[in-house]
Amino acid sequence: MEFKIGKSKFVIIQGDITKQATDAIVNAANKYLSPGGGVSGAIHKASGCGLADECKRLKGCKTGEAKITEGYNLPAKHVIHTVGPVYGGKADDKIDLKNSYRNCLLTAAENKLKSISFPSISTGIFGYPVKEAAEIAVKTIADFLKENSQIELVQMILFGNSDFEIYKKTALKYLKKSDKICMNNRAISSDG
Ligand code: AR6
Repeated sequence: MEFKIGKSKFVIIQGDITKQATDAIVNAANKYLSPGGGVSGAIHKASGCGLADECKRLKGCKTGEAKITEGYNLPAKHVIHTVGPVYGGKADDKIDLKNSYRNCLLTAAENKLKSISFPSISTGIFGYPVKEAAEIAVKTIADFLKENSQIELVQMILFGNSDFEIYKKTALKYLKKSDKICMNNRAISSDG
């Protein structure tokens, strides 16, 4: 599913983030930036050990922040590592998750990258409910693209089918009324 936000494209895809050839892919990392499991384990496995060596030199990452490395053997040129919140129902969880998405986008823009792929940050091992996380992801990405046209393509890569369906539904709910939106290259007007 494809949307146009400002001058940029926002795409929601079911797939494996390690296969994406965007300028950067985002890693849902831990605060030590050690390989771990989940999407992080998959990214480290596909990149080769150069990534773990570079991560060690970065001396960790705080929740909501982002740090960039090379992509090594990945099709993506760079990995942007962010640490999402461990879900605990706290008010700060929402702010931390929003900061993770926003700081990854800012890091990509600062490094003059044109395309970036995100996984569903915090919704695996860190336990963030997917519907709530999808709302934050979609709104934060859309707000960023409305004010910043440097990033031409943002992809949300969902591993499982149910997550994919939730993100699509969320995007349709929150993006439908924006000025310029396309779905499968077909314009959707604000009245549907
Ligand atoms: N491509 C796209 N998405 C994936 C892939 C993949 N190859 N593999 C898993 N996912 P998680 P978190 C999805 O647990 O909740 C690590 O150990 C997965 O289905 O990877 O932020 C770190 O070191 C889920 O929807 O990240 C941290 O300690 C989403 O990626 C901790 O887990 C995120 O799940 C971070 O937990």
